Amino acid sequence: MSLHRVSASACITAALTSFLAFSAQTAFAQPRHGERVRDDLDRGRSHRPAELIIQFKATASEADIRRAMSRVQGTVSEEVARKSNRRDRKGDLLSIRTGQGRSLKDAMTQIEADDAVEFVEPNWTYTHQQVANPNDPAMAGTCRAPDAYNGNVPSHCLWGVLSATTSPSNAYGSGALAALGAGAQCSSAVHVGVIDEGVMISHPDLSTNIWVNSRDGTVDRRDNDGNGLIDDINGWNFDGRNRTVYGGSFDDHGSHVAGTIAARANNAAGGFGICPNAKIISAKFLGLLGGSTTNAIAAINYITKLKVDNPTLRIVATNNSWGGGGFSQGLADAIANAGNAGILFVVAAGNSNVNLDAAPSYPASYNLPNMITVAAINSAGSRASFSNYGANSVHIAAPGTNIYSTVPNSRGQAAYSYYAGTSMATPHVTGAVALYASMCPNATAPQIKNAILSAAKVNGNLTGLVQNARQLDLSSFVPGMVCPQ
Ligand SMILES: [Ca+2]
Ligand SMILES: [Ca+2]
Ligand SMILES: [Ca+2]
Repeated sequence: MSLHRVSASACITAALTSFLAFSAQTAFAQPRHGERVRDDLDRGRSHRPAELIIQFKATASEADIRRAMSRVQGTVSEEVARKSNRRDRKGDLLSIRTGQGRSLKDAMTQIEADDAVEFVEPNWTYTHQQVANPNDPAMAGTCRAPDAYNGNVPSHCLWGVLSATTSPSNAYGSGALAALGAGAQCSSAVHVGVIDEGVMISHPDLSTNIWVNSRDGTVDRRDNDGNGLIDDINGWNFDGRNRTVYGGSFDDHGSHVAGTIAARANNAAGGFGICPNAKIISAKFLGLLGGSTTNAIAAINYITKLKVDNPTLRIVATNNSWGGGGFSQGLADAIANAGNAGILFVVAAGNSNVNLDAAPSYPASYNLPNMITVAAINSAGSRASFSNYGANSVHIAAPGTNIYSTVPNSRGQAAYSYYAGTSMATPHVTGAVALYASMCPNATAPQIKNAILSAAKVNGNLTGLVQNARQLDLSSFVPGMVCPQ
């Protein structure tokens, strides 16, 4: 119990620090909000047609809200976050459908002019950050039982867990095999949110590592834990608005990501994740048409609330292998609130082969203290040809081509496949966060982020592309390592 108390007070201190840092940033950024979102509209960032997200001031009354919406004949499409449920003292965040016959920019201008409104923005849409896997003959074939830490990991499988000292070796892998082989223990008490498509919770390499929400009891059509969602036993589907986190073969991307974080080890099946006992909480918001900002905010807020309502639930990070949106203050606020609850937001840099320092893309480009933005490298240690980069805005690179992990196949059966993308690099880092949190259970979110970045090694190929030319290296996460006090 005392461990929990120490950890909770440390979290509060860290939360205050990051909250203050974030407040300073918003105070600086706020006046440019309207300009930023208009620029992103001009750049053609995709968004839901005739929909706007409005952040009302905390002082706005119901009458004020109705008046502001009437300026554009707007109707509420979703209550994204109600003032009464918010801990950040902000007002209602609503999405609305605007009346016909006016441009989105014109509607924004009309609403911005209302005294009750803090900001208004489009409902941007996002896609997962997977690309077609480059055809690499060296990676052909099936991995046969590569999931024990005995050095028998075939080099064509799971190169992302290797390092210079493993056999076989790959100096550009994450070092996970070296750490796990040396006795690093991933704790089943550590939880991560997978904000993505759904996750194949029945996959034999994942099923034991799927979170079960005991506080919502059984599927009894009751919201036993009072979080507003009925029977969110393994997570929630914000795209379909139901409790089904796995729908079928189209939930392959989320399943692949989950396996890189936490597929089982030593079960003589498939590969293994970076933290092979961590628990996965599925917050599905990507559907067949991608995902919206409103659903992304709802998914993030769900994970945050789970932890805030139950501080002994050790949620250390969310994995966010999606992007491509315009600037949203509403989404940035949700990420910052997760940070205030001690949750890191690990996010894909994106696959457009652009410099994010010059051409920001969201959520990768929010400059928030609880974010780790991840580029992809290939097995030869070069930036993957598709990966976004940025010496200022990308924190770290990780393996992102020919990544072998858990999927449903086209018939919906449990299988494995090689995928590529910054989508695949990101869960290597999320898994590293979970493993470090396992080894150092009292580490705060800022301490975990600092540890991941400090332990990274320099890869000269990444000079000018990634902060400090960093490449993920968790080979030093071994028993006896020094944890922050
Ligand atoms: Ca519930
Ligand atoms: Ca229930
Ligand atoms: Ca396995």
